Amino acid sequence: MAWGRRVVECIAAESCATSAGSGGESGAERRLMMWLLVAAALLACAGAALIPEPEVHIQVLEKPFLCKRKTRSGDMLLVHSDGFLQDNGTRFYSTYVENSGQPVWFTLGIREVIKGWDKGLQDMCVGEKRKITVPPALAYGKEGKGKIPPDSTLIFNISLMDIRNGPRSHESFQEMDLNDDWKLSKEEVRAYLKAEFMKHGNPVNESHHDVLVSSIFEKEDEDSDGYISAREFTYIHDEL
Ligand SMILES: [Ca+2]
Ligand SMILES: [Ca+2]
Repeated sequence: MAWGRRVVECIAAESCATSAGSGGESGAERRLMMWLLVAAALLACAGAALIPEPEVHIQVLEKPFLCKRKTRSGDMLLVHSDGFLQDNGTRFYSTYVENSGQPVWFTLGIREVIKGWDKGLQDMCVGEKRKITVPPALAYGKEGKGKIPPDSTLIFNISLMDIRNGPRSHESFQEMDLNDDWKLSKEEVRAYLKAEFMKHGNPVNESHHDVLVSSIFEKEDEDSDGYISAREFTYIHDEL
């Protein structure tokens, strides 16, 4: 990996620079050599710092004149989409074909879809069309999936047909998810309930909260892994 290699270069150059300097010889040549090595180390390190995080490239193809509201995490989006492999242009997915020609709903920002969609479909208006280019790290990575070979960069043409408010906001999930691991533990839910009770001036009753937390998890932790995932949170919604 390029980033790892750069770091190795930095370390190697630095140690060379150090050993050149500690040789005790003070000739101009040796000093020059030392400075060249230091400069090389600095350049390599600067290069490493400049290597960007994988990003989605967004090209707006069409934007409506009127835009009442823009998409944000937690919204439900209705989209039509065509997906292509950048390498050879093969279309591997299309709502116009596969979903009986119907657009599909999904919730933005909760990793229900690939990260590239969560990042690339923010701030979008109904009626807007985008072409997004998604690097493998934000799509199906080194493994690939189905028709998508390993390490594929994907191109999607996406039309946003409609936006609905998600049943629960992304913000409240983030507020509850104290350690940012994208799932709610019993402790996090308990802490949230406690805070809510106190906010409304109710006395905190620990055993009552335990019962409440258990019943919430019984209903909402669909896969019984002991956590309420962002997805589980977004789709079921009575107690919280
Ligand atoms: Ca958590
Ligand atoms: Ca779960």
